[in-house]
Amino acid sequence: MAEQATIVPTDRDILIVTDVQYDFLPGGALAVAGGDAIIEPINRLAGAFRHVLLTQDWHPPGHASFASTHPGRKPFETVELSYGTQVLWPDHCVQGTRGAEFSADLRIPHAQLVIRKGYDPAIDSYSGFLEADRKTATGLAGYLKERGFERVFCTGLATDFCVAWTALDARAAGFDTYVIEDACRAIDTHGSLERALHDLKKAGVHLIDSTQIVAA
Ligand code: VGL
Ligand code: ZN
Repeated sequence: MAEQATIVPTDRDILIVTDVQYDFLPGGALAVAGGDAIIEPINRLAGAFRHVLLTQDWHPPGHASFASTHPGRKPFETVELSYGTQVLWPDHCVQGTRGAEFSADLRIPHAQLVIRKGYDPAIDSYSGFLEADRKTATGLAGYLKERGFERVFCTGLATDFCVAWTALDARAAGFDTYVIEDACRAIDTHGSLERALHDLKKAGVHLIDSTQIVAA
């Protein structure tokens, strides 16, 4: 059950829009079912937040997370990499390609920062904060702290990977963290959505609905 109270964003709040890129939208290389349905809620939310940042999945060709990089392996299988188990994906969000571009339907001209992630050929990064080795920082926690943000509101694709990992790391970095569920869609492979929702609740991340966010 989503928590019900109304939230009016202030200067201490920032909206994170995760990976709303063509490869994760219908017709894309790693299309998330219903991914296009979140664009209007995100546009409405963005209008209620003075501060917004975007993350952008941004892989070099031959990235370690691509099944095509591992002979004989297929997308959605897993492999063991130096930092642990990695789900293998179709080639997606290759740097400089159309699939890596943000949807042109997003209306967020006031977005203040774009965090690119997954650019190390050997390390994936679902989270906007920490790469999959769980050691290499993107700098986002420092940025948010230096600017005095206290609450982080997470939206985008996909709920069970990049949104969940970003929200969990935001919480671990000390931010009061919200996932706006109807402004996200999941990939849901091998029980990943159920696991992600469990982990988010356990970590104290608030799960809310976009209608709870009201412009000042
Ligand atoms: C994502 C799988 C691989 C995501 C990115 O944005 O959730 N998922 N790369
Ligand atoms: Zn990726």
